[in-house]
Amino acid sequence: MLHVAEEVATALEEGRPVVALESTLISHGLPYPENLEVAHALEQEVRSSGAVPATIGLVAGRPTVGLSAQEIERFANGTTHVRKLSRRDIAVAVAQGADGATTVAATAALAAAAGVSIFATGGIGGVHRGAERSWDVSADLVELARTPVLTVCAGAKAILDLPATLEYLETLGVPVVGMGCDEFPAFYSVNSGLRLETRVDSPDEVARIWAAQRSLTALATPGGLLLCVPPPAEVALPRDLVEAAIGRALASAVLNGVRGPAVTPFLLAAMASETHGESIGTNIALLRQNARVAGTVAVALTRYH
Ligand code: PSU
Ligand code: MN
Repeated sequence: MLHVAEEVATALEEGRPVVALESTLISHGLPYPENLEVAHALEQEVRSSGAVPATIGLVAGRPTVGLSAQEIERFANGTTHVRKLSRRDIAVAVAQGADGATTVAATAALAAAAGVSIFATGGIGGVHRGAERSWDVSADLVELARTPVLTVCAGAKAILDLPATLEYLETLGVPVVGMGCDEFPAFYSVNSGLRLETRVDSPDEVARIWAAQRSLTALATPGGLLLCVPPPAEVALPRDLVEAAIGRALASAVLNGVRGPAVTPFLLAAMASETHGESIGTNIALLRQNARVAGTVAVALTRYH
């Protein structure tokens, strides 16, 4: 049922570090051809940190851990329809033999199934602004709570309600750790004004926390951990600029009646046009940094097996 690419399977067998990468950001998060370049760049970042990348998605209904270069091209170029798959959509796509890009939730679930315990993305999904009426809370949060995967991100996407997202992570029992930062990053911006209780400054410190969490087998399921890395300062956007753009992007989403899984891709595209493409540069830079950090943490984790 699960296809694991040979290079990934061999690395796992030999206890070498592997980092999972998601595919929704390729098919639904960034425009072509930047998305294709980024998909390859992320794999390269993981490799240069000393780990093996495994980009995850469904190819003709088959959950695949380690997409080939041709499959990544197909996911990026928009010539065929590639669904956006959250956890609940996996079974339907398998049954229907569909191509599907996996979100954080679906990627984490498939990574864990393959024995990959660390994963890099841009910003996780979370509690949407206005969720008290729409009930739009990303399945990413629930998945982080139940799946033993360490996720490296630049916080939750800034289009979300960040204080509510942090509260919800606490409710779900997910540890949130800052790497070299004291605040929950705001995806496009370094600071959110929301303090984190735990800060680490090296991959080894994270590895130690993760090893401790995994050893707590008395807790029925140890769940995941969120490692937050702020975007590189040179490309981070000022918060007031981002907030103004989000306001306009959200208004446009309401005006266009955008709902459900379409909301996040719509808002990311609207942010790109509102910032004249600047948000895309920031998004790419933070993705690359997260892939690099995940690689170094994966290497550090091999010392705790
Ligand atoms: N991070 C990015 N770009 C993206 C996403 C994350 O830099 O496109 C995707 C992730 O796959 C995440 C999804 O899981 O957006 C959240 O979608 P939703 O809000 O519908 O759960
Ligand atoms: Mn949603």
